[in-house]
Amino acid sequence: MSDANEYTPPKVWKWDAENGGQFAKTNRPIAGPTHDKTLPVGAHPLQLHSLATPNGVKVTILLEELLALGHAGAEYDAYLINIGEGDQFSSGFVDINPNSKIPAMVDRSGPEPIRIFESGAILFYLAEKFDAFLPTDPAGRAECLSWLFWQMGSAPFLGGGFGHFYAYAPTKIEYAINRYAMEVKRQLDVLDRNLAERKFICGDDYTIADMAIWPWYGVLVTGTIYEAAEFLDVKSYKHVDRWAKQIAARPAVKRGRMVNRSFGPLEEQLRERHDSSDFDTMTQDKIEAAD
Ligand SMILES: N[C@@H](CCC(=O)N[C@@H](CS)C(=O)NCC(=O)O)C(=O)O
Repeated sequence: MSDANEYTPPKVWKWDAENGGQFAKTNRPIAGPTHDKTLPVGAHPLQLHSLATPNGVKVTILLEELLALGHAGAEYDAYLINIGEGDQFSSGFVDINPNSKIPAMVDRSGPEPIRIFESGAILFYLAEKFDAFLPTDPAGRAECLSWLFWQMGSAPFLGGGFGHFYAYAPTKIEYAINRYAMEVKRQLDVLDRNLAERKFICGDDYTIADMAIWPWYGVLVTGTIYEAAEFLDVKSYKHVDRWAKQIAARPAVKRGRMVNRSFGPLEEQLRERHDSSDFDTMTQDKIEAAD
């Protein structure tokens, strides 16, 4: 294997804002806000600022599952953060997530607002708050948190590693694609072996671990991210495939996937969500038809 564009790193790395990558417009080597803008505040206790990427969808699935269970306190306003336009660098967003990445949430149900960032932390916070989708016995809880943290540590190899080099990088680099394809296939095998023996990730019950893992690995095996289903031979992970289809069929999952979505079919885009009736009346096809 050889790389025709072999690169010799300079002594000190310098920021080349025009590096040609898909996200060059917004990627920066520095943190902090780029502009002043306060975030809107809606009527509900929970305020979500997000986008329907896999990390964003984890949270909207949990919120819709909680509402489906009858937890009225999980009512939420969801505002769109357009990461392609740099909304994640507004002063208001940086106040609730100094890491400038979606999803971020504010819980205004108590005397003082509480900010929560990192999708795994938001799932854990909400599961504890509503005492749902997280086992309470020590062994079950340990298993669930282990898989939740497995997802948080593993998905960057899938998204930032495999997805980036297979789908987004300006050139196809064999070394990088091989390295990350190998790791993603190993991760899929980890899941497949687990799901060969269990209905859901942690056992008989559907938990926040399923909600964290499905938007990445469940969606990957259905072939809808990175168009890599054939390349990774995803159909060979048959237990993951069975589990992924089972979760995709849940009504709350279907709703959760639509929230803060600004791409794909217009009827599946609910860019902002303020009420459960919005799924019937405020999808983008209806908004554009009314204009
Ligand atoms: N570990 C974080 C990752 C969040 C993340 O990477 N979000 C991406 C979208 S999926 C983002 O906001 N990217 C914008 C940017 O990098 O500027 C989490 O799970 O919440």
